[in-house]
Amino acid sequence: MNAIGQPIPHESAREHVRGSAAYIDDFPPIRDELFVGFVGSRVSHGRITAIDVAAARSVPGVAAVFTAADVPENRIGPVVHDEELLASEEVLFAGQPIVAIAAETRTALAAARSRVEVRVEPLPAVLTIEDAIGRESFIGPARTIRRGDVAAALAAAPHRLRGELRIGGQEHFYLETQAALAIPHDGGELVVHSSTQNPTEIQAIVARVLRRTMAQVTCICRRMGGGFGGKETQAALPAALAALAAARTGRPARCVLAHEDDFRVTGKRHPYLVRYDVGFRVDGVIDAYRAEFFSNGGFSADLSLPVMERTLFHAENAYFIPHVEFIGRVCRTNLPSNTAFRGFGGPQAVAAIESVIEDIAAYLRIDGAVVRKRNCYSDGDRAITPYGQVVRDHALPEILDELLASSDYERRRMETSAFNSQSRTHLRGLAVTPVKFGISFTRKTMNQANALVHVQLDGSVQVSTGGTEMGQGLSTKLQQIVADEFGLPVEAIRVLPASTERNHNTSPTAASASTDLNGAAAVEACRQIRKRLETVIAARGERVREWLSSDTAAGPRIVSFREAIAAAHEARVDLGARGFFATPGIDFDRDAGRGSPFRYFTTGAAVAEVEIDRWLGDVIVRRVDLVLDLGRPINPAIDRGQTIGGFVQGLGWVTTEALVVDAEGRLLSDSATTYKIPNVTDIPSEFHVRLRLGQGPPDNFGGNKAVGEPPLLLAVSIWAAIKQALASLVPGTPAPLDLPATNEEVLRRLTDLQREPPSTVPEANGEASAESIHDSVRT
Ligand code: MTE
Ligand code: LUZ
Ligand code: MOS
Repeated sequence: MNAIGQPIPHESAREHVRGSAAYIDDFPPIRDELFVGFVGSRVSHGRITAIDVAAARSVPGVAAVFTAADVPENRIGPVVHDEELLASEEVLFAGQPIVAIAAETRTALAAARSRVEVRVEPLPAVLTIEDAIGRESFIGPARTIRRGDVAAALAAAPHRLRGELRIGGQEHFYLETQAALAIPHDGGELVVHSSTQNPTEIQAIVARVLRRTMAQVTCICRRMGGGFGGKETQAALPAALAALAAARTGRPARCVLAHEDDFRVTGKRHPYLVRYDVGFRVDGVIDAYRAEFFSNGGFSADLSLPVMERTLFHAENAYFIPHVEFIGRVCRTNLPSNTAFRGFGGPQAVAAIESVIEDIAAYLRIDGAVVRKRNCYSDGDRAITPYGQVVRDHALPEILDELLASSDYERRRMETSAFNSQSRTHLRGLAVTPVKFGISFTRKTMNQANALVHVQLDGSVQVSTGGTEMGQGLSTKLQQIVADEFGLPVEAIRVLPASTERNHNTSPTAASASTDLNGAAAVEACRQIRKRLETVIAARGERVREWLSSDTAAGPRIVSFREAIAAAHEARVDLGARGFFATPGIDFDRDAGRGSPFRYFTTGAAVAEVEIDRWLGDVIVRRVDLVLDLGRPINPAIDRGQTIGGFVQGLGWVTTEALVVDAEGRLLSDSATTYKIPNVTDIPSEFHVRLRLGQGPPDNFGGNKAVGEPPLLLAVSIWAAIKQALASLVPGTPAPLDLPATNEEVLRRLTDLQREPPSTVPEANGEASAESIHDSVRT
């Protein structure tokens, strides 16, 4: 009865499909409940000169109106307290909440919102990365990871390319917006239901804002309608506002952001500007790579520094490069504070190096796959990252070879070239990109988890952890893990909603590691209970049926799990346990920039083929072949869903999802009609997804590898294929392309390519001989 490894459906699949899975806004109204909303700044930077809430207060049905002065502790922020819950004197981004309103109905709330008068004297705003660099407006210090002598190696390299790449942000577009329901109890206690990836942080922030103790606040999360990183820190706003209203009025209070408010006020994936300099040989082997990453952090720190840290850890992607220097700077701007988003800085790093590789391939007239294979991590000295971690069991060369063969890459490369030389209306491109994603929070402390396991007298089992369910399947995998420990069917296991009352001081459900962390803590708890049961049962000369492998014939009497439970209870043996887990073997010295921050790496690769309409700039993804090495998955069906979902989310990021901000810093693309996420017809019509079974870490449920974020980074293959198609227009010359490659961007580049040489001018230290180019083409 092995539950681990079974492709069972998601624990809530039925409820999801029927629409009966409850999210915060679906909870039935509680008696006397208030609805909470806010009024935000219209300008992106300014000094507040007057706030008049008298008219709003007099709207019938309005219970309370709050400004900064009403908040016991107004200074909040997840990592550093550099934000205000309600702006007091200065507004720092368009949409920033200034006034909060609690009303009996949503209608009364809407009426009151329109009656609030706020006067703001505008100040100059910093909106772009370039602006911020010019004014030296940064958050935190510059961070660096380096190895070797990059300046010398660049100077000595036979060929060199320098350039810039602009990478766009991404809206999380979770279907359930940020939401919370706060219920006051006596003794100053407060229960907050929150759509959060991070119940402990919501508990901490609510306690801080109300100047109560964490012991007085409980945060519960049954599930989220998607998080994608957007609820790692930013579930705080509605939770704090609802808690404030609940504490001030003594009534339950609910705050559910409208989609357009959520769009405007919450942070997104960080836009990046990357300046690079790469030195390489005629065969495409890279000697040196220097990249300076600037991210647009928005108005506050939030997670921008850890996001940038993960960028630096992924800047070389799947390649061994002897001499590197990666520098990261977070820009402070007058925009919402950008935050975690699936990949957490990794996708931008991978887009940058893959862009560089496409340019090298175009310049040398070598196929991109050849350049990638020649630089790929292998073993020995060539499996050491710039920060000194040895990459084990990555299987990257094999993955690339298998994928190139199974996708028929070579033949399709020739077909693509033939097509391009003959078609006057369309252009095709083909590219392969690998991924190597580090698993663990880069901050060591965060790699811990606890779990509570309760065996009930009827033999059913409850398990709870701090891990939250956002659709990714953690609850289902926990069910399988606990079922396996006790030898029970998964139906016997119930995963309880995450609650700070059961599991305290927990990390966010993030970094793709929540099954590894929470599952291991649950196993630890299960083993304690098992050991106790075994002692009781062995003392009676019996064995438990569920724990026997095959031979049940000889030996002592066999009892069922349920009988064993009854015996243990009778003997007054505890049937509950709390387990704890801390990831072993990880360490990183931030000052030295060296260490092994990751427990292991999830690796994979994808081949994408695109077709561009030369007159419209329209891009169609013709075919994708994708391989992800997941070791020994706990649930291959869920992991397949995660792989496809993550890839398609990445497809949106690299092609159509463009965030447009006007000159005043207001988001123009703030709805589904102006911000284009993929729909079913955008999924590649030919899409081959293979989960490769490999050598996972054996002490991780027999070799499980994290799946949540890595597939998103494989969508860079689509963008690389578009870039390859463009570059094929002027052989020997790289084609600059920003990300996302929207129709407009592609059309602009097509026009530029046909008019003048591209702005990324290759700077050859020496010329490649015609012969060596020929050799390369044939390899
Ligand atoms: N899948 C769904 N359906 N919804 C989500 O919000 N978030 C992703 C990923 N998959 C997400 C998802 C992100 S950003 C992360 S970090 C992981 O799930 C977190 O869960 P895990 O650690 O259990 O993989
Ligand atoms: N969150 C975080 C993350 O705080 N640290 C991380 O390293 C991380 N990685 C991926 C996603 N979220
Ligand atoms: Mo995911 S960005 O780690 O929530």
